[in-house]
Parts: sequence; structure tokens; C-alpha cells
Amino acid sequence: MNSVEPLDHRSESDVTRELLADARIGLTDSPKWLPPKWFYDARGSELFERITELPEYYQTRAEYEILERYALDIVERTGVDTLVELGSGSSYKTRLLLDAMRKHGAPKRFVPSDVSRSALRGALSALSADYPELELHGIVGDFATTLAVLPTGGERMIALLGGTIGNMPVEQRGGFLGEVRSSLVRGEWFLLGTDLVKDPSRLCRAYDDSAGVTAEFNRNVLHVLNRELGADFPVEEFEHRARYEQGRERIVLALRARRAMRVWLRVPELAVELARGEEIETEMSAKFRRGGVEAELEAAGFELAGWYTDEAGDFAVSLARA
Ligand code: AVJ
Repeated sequence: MNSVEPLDHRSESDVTRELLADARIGLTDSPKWLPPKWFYDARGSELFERITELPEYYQTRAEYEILERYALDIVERTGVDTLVELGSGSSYKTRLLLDAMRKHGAPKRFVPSDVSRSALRGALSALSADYPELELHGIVGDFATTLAVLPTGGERMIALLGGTIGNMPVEQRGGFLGEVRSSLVRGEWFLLGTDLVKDPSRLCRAYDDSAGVTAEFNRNVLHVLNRELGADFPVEEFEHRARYEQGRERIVLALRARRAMRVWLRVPELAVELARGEEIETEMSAKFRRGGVEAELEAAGFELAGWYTDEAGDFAVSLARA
């Protein structure tokens, strides 16, 4: 029997403590920064879903196109019947993999995991209606939490789609990929979505859309801090910034204070001073090339078994064998 209630090993106070620790480290650093996983409360996850539909944000459509064309090939080559998705969100694109698994044989189990409980519940209830034969097992948590409680058994594949790996600083990616590799046994599979290096002006537009949805998404992290940590960020006094760092081939999102201010985080007391024009960096989104993805996968003990791109060459899905 499937449950739309995901497993949540975290207590509310664990989450608050972790957010506070992150805020303490990031907001006392120079430049100031916050980890992107805190964007995704219920509202942040909804705003992200709206981003995926924006005309400027090509990534989700490109990855959908890839999976539409190659999901069956991927499933046939791997023979997987158990899919674990990290950062699953709505799991909308993942349905293409589940559909291919149905065509090929039968999907046994799907394990979506996300930091947003509300996004995960929404995905689970839609999936349980449309895939009644599928064993569903949702996990609320970040990547580390999920990898630590990964179900065993079946022919498994771990998927990290949407280009989310680009959020990790390059120094962290090796460690993360190593953890994915060591949670799998030899011969199991990893499917990785990566946004590709392209014209910087298209990249900037994808992260600074004309409807202002990305700006709202970016500012949402301050609403999260205000609510969860009793902070008093004047959210509207922050300007959304998106720039492309050519040398590092990554987009950086930041929130820029329109005026000097002192912000209080009251659990426990922490005062943060911002100068007029000072930025808080809220997200990195690295862009990739085939050679780099292949080298990083190999360094972690994977073998690149498939490289799939959309027609325009905007996005890639890599199939890697442990
Ligand atoms: C969900 C991490 C893939 O980096 O493009 C979209 C998040 N941020 N617009 C990305 C995001 C601003 C997105 N990922």
C-alpha cells in the first residue's frame, strides 16, 4: 500500500538549527552567502515550478526533450526497475523515465526525495494515482540525508536532474559524486542532468526573467529566514541580481541591499550589518562541458556510458555506470 506521507527523519528543531548554523556561517562571511537549499519552502517550490515554465528558462524543456527521446534507450540499456530521485520537486520529467520503465518491463519502486515536504507530498499523491502499481517511498531531506537512508534491493538508478548539481561549488562536487558512487554497488547507475556552457546573454536572461519570477524566488529565501529564525529582513529592500562569471562558467544569484541596514536574527540573537549595495550570494549555477562532466564522473569512480543532449545542445543528461 502506498502512502503519500513521505518519511521525514528530521524534527522541526533539527531543521531550524541547521538553518541557523548556515545563516551564522554565511552571513558573517565576506562576501555574505546563503545555501540555495533554503529557497525551497512551499512557496519557493511553487515559484521554482513557475520558473520552469518561463520562456527564458529553457532548461526544463530541454531536459524534457532529451528524456522524451532517450528515456526508453536509457531504461533498455540499464534494465533498472528502481529509481531514486534526488531533489525530485514535482517529479514531472521523471514520469518519462517511469513510463519507459513501464514499457520495458515494470517499474518496481520509485523513491523521490526533496527538502520541500509540500512539493514531495504533491508529487506523491499525483504519482500514486497515475502509477498505482508502483511502490512509492518518499524521503524528505537533502542529498546527504537521502543517500544515508537509501533503500537497497532491485536494479537501482539514482537520478539528479534539472542541473541541480551546478548549485554545488566545484570543490564540493567531487565529494558529493564520491558519496553517490559509494551508495551504489558496481554495475548500478547514476543519471545526471547538467546545463551546458552557452551564450552568456541567454544565461543571464534565464536567471533574470522579464516577469520577475526569479527575483521573487530569490527574495523568498529572506522570507524563509524571517519566518523560521524570526529575522527582520526588509525583503523588498533587496534587489535581485544575476551575473555570469565567464572564467568560472557559472551564474551567480545575489540579493543586493538598496540601503545600509542592520538585521536581527532573534533565535538566538545575531546582528548582521549590510552596507548599501552589499550583496548576499544566494545561488551558484555552474554550466558544464562534456569533457568536464566526464572527468568529474570518472574521478568519482563512474564510467560515462551515455551522453544525451537536446537538439539545440543546451542541456545534457549523462548516464554513468558505477
Ligand atoms: C533547480 C538548481 C537547477 O540552477 O537553474 C532557477 C534553480 N535558480 N532559477 C538552476 C534556479 C534560479 C535551478 N536548479
